[in-house]
Amino acid sequence: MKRKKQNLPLGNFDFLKIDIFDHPLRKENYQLRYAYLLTLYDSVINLVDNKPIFLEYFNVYLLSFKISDAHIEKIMNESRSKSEYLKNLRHSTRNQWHWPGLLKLPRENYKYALWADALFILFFCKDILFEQEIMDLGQEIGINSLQISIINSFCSNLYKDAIDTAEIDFQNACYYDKQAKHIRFLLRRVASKIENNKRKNFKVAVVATMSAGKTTFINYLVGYNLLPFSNQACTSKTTSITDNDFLNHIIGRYTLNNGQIEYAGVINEDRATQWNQNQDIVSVDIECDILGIKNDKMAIVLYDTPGTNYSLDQHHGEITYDLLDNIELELILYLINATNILTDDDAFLLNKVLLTLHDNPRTRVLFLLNKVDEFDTEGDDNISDTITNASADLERLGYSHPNIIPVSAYAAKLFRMALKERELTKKEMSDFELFFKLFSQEAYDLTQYALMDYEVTKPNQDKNFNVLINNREYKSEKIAEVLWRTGLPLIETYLDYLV
Ligand SMILES: Nc1nc2c(ncn2[C@@H]2O[C@H](COP(=O)(O)OP(=O)(O)OP(=O)(O)O)[C@@H](O)[C@H]2O)c(=O)[nH]1
Ligand SMILES: [Mg+2]
Repeated sequence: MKRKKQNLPLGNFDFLKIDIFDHPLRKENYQLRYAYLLTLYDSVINLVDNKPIFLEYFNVYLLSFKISDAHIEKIMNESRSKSEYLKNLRHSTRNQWHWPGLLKLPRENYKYALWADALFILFFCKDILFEQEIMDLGQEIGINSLQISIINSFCSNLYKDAIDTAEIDFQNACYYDKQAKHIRFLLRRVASKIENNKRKNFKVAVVATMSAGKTTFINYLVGYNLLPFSNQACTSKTTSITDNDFLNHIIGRYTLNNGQIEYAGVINEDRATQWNQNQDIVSVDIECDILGIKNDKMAIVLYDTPGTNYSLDQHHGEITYDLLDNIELELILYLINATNILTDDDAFLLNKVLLTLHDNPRTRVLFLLNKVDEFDTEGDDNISDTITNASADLERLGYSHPNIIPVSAYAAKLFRMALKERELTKKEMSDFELFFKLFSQEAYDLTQYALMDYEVTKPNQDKNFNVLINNREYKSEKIAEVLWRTGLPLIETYLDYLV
């Protein structure tokens, strides 16, 4: 018997949104995790029709199970004999006894987890499901036909997002054998995904002329250098980043100029850079947990855009204007480069933004005067006067009572990376030291210069710990204090307030 599935979401982004980090095998020893994944891979690889999306999904398993590169290569490349497959299959589906001291804990058996894992993959990555394939796989693992039909129904309901019916299947499966408890992770994953997809999007575009620090600002929010940045024209396409509190990994997709969409299960800096450089890619969408944004009422979507005044490629500007014209934005964050304030190119872009605001009266705009760390306040530069003048200029251009916050996105990013104990390069470490000194001065508490119609409350400190940078220890509460002074956390509290 064969069943054709309805509305097959081949390559569906939702499939990759499903988190793996609460998988029951993650607490088991390395040998078992490795045997389990090897068996899972071998069990489905010849059955899946959409191999690319399966491999992307499987990448998330490899990452969350902390499988070594050598073993990943082994899983992916080596053609295995049937006997080796069976050896791993037996290892991953036999009873596991835990002996902590004299106390004997109950046994664990992951055959149901393995079976449900494989079946779930087939539901998403196969055009037509043959019952026989499912039966063979289940029987090989030693699952009886009653449980096979219950778990089949469980996965089918999860595939259709019928979470309540899947819950009943789950209870049933556990009634017949309590080891079926291990398939609960799939239920939780789909429930989280459904909950997250219910949230409405709150769309925020980050726009500016070239090199104003848009990408640096977004990387600050994400907590590390995910997107490529440079002091030359860098961002070449729109990249959206959607906050998803349920994800422990970063997923992405890109759209090619022929309309085709490709998906990725695990995104890192290298991949984001490759995508930005690939001229066949029109736009990129990323989804991850944006640590700086706690809000769970709506999902914040940030749009990184190309600088609008790149003389060698006019297209950069058009991409940004297109976004302003075609996406209903809740907020536009306009970065003004403090080292080159309100140029003609700014006037042009500000005019475009005004038209957008005119067409969408609900859209707000917030100005960030970035790179204020480069001011020579002992010389001619004065932060307070600069804000007053910028405000007057913006009023003249048609913005009444503009909200302006002076900030340093670069300093904030380094402080946040230090607090998250992310690795810094040598250059970043020495910049960190300079910025730490700079923002320790009261005069560099940029929050005092902010022009805002919103009352800001400083967030509470997290618990204190020491951070080592260039062989020097810094107290985390001190770093949090200088971070606050860069003005960037103000924007996070503002976003929290708006959402
Ligand atoms: N001093 C200082 N440098 C900054 C700051 N923010 C960004 N930069 C630097 O400015 C350069 C440009 O930053 P990006 O984040 O790539 O700027 P962008 O606006 O995304 O640039 P495009 O994508 O090319 O339009 C990089 O060298 C950053 O390190 C800041 O607050 N202070
Ligand atoms: Mg950029």
